Amino acid sequence: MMDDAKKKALKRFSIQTQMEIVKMISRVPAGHIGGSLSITDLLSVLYNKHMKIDPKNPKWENRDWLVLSKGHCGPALYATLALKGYFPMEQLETLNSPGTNLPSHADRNRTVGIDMTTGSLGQGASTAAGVAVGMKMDGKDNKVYLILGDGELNEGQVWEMAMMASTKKLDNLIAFVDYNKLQIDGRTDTDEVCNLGDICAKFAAFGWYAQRVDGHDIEAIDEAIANAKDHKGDPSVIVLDTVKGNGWSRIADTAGSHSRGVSPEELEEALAEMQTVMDNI
Ligand SMILES: Cc1ncc(C[n+]2csc(CCOP(=O)(O)OP(=O)(O)O)c2C)c(N)n1
Ligand SMILES: [Mg+2]
Repeated sequence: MMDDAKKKALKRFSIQTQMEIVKMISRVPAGHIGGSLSITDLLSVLYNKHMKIDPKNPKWENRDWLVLSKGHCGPALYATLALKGYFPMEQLETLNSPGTNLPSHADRNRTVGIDMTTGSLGQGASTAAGVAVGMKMDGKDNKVYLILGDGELNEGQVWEMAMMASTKKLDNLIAFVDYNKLQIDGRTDTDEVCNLGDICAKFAAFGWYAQRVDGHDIEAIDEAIANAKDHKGDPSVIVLDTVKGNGWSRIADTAGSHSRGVSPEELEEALAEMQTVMDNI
C-alpha cells in the first residue's frame, strides 16, 4: 500500500510532466504528444519510487535501466529526467531544434540520463533483453525496465525477444505495454489494423509473468511493479490500460493525437485543464 501523501505527490509529478510535454511540443511544428501523455503516470512511479538511480551520477554502474522502446515519446522521458534533475529545465526548450541534445526520439549519445537509443520500433525490446542478459552475466541484481507501445507489438522482433527472455529466465526484465488502444493509423483493440487480442495471455504463453492494471492509477502501477520485482524465474510484463493523449480532453483517445502541433491558444487550454486536475488532487 502507498500512503496518500506519496500517491498525491506522484500524481502531481505526472501532471507536471504532462505540462512540460505540451509546452515543449508547442515550440515545434509537431511532436508525438499522444503517446507521451499516456506514459507520465508510469514514468512518475518508476522514477520516484522504484528505479535505483542517481541523477547526479547518471552512468552509475549499479543503476536500473530504462529503455523507452517507443522512442518517439522522447518528450515524456525528457520532461521526467529534467524534473528529476538530470539536466536543467531550460534545456526542454530546445526540443528538436538544431544542435539540441533533445532530439524527437531518445538518443543515449546525446541526452544525459537516456540509457538506450530507440525509435525503430521493436529494437528497444531486444536491446533491453540484451542488457538484462549482461547484468545476469555480471552477477548484478539491477533491473531493466522496458516500455513498449501497443502498436509496437505488431513488430515480430518483440516476440522473438519474448521467447529468448523466458528461455534465459530474465526475471530482471520488467516490460510495460502502454495499451492506449491506438497506433499511428488505427485502433489496436479492433480488427482495424492488427487486433492484439489478449496481450497478457500471449505473453503468458511465452512464459512471462503477466499482469494488467489501470495505467493511470498510481497505486495500481506501484503494486504491479512490486509484484513483478518479487516474482522470480520469469520475465515480467505489465499491460497498462491507458488513454492516448491523457490529460488534455481535446485530443484524448483520438488517432489525431499521435503527432500534432499545439497552437498558443491550445497550449493555454491544455495547461489550464491540467492545472485544474492538479489543484484538485
Ligand atoms: C520499425 C518502425 N516502423 C515504423 C515506425 C513509425 N512509427 C512511429 S510511431 C508508430 C506507431 C506506434 O504506435 P504505438 O506503439 O501504439 O505507440 P503510441 O500509441 O504510444 O504512440 C509508428 C508506426 C517506427 N518508428 N519504427
Ligand atoms: Mg499506442
